[in-house]
Amino acid sequence: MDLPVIESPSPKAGGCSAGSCGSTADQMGGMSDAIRAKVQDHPCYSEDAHHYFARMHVAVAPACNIQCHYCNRKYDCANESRPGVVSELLTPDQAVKKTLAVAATIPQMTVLGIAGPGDPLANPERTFETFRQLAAKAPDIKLCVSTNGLSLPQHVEELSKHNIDHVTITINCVDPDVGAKIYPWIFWNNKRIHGREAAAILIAQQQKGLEMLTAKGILVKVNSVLIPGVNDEHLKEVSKIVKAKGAFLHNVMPLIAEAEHGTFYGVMGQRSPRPAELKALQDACEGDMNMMRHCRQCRADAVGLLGEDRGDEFTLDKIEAMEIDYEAAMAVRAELRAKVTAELEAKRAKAHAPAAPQVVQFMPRATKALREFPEGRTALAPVGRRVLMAVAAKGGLVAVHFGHAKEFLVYEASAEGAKFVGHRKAEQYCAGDETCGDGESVLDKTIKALVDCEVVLCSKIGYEPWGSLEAAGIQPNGEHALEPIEEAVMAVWQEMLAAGKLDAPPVAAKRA
Ligand code: CLF
Ligand code: SF4
Repeated sequence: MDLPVIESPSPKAGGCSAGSCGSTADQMGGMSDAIRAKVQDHPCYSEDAHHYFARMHVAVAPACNIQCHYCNRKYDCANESRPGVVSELLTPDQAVKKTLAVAATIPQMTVLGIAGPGDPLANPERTFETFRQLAAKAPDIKLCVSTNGLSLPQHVEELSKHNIDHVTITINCVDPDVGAKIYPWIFWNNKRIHGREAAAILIAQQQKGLEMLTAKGILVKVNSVLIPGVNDEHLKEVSKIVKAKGAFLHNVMPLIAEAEHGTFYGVMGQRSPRPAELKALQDACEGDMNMMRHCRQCRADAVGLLGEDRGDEFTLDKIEAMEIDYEAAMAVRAELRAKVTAELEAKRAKAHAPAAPQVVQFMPRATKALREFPEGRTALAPVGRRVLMAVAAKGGLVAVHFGHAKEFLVYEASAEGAKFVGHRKAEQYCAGDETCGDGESVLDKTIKALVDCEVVLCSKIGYEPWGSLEAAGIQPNGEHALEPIEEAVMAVWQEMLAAGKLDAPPVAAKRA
């Protein structure tokens, strides 16, 4: 049967085309050149950039000056990394050597961050010595730091001297009564202070530090740990306040609380948020500021692209054996950066090109609505519902076999385009679909993690997982292998629209 054809504005190209997560193509268009230069190759500050550019952390900061209920000091600072992994502690000299070794080996590594294992600014000598040396020896690497904020105001001047353009402050609350449920104590003026009073001091220092940094033109990202029942509703207020004070980006991260980590919350059975709760809060906050949705809660010695870890290639003994010619490496790095930046610029320019009318096909029974076109014409356009799709991706393409995926990127497809909304961790199904101690198989767990998704796109998938996904109401799709993610997601959405599948509620919703 021939389908009726109408004209509709084309969905915007580019990642996060609805313009909400991190700094997307849309937001990059509205930025000053100075800010664009700061974020365009920073994998955390630009959602686009994280597919191409890598970061690394050096674990030089062992001590901390506060206690968070989601932290166990045996592990990394959970404000910027996931608990449960212990970093190899480095001296500043070792950290510098490791950074040069990584930068020479992985030319797309553009950012060096210090994020633990304790608080970098509770270890100012070690942190600033590392930054000092790197600013001199590797001026092509951006320097980045993440802090709980307690000692921030006294270090803002020093931070600005070392060409540090990016600072993350973890702000979980702006109300001391909420803070008292998150922080049992702080160490302040040589004394341990507890409860509400401690939280009030911490909050005041964080806010003051934020104001001082933005006054100096340093980009600030605010991390917040979403703790259900403790600060979930309150984080909307946090988002408004930090935006008003000039924060560039808000990264709401899910609490990780496992009893085996030995944290207070883990032992007390405080639950973590479900993916849908995290997304709902991020959606609620995004009216007020740019939300980061691609954070991988990486470890304090992470190396590589977000979502992959190449730390094992750069242990101290391996670095010792490396000969590094950093002058030569800088030339290679500059060439690669220019090439990738040009690609990203082209992608952004495409996203900002005037929308060419696009032919959209749809079934007569598909929902229709009157839509005003920019030039004042009115036409009938299809309005299909929003659909969540999980993608096994690499380098911005649908490029991973379902069984090899360690994570899935989740996109929300609608008439407005494909919008990145988060990621879901997975175990590799191909490593064996064994039943875990909790009675669930690897495949069961993946299906549970993707329960709100209607489609999973991957480069290939086996017969058995295909059947299980379909039975769970998640349609596997291997027809868009090696296509750019957003184009593949929108192609599938258009197919669903044309087939009338967007009239009815999703199978997953019915099941729930
Ligand atoms: Fe590291 Fe943090 Fe700098 Fe990035 S991480 S210090 S801003 S260079 Fe990035 Fe990792 Fe999320 Fe951090 S994905 S945990 S937000
Ligand atoms: Fe742990 Fe980081 Fe909190 Fe310190 S600031 S207690 S290291 S999570």
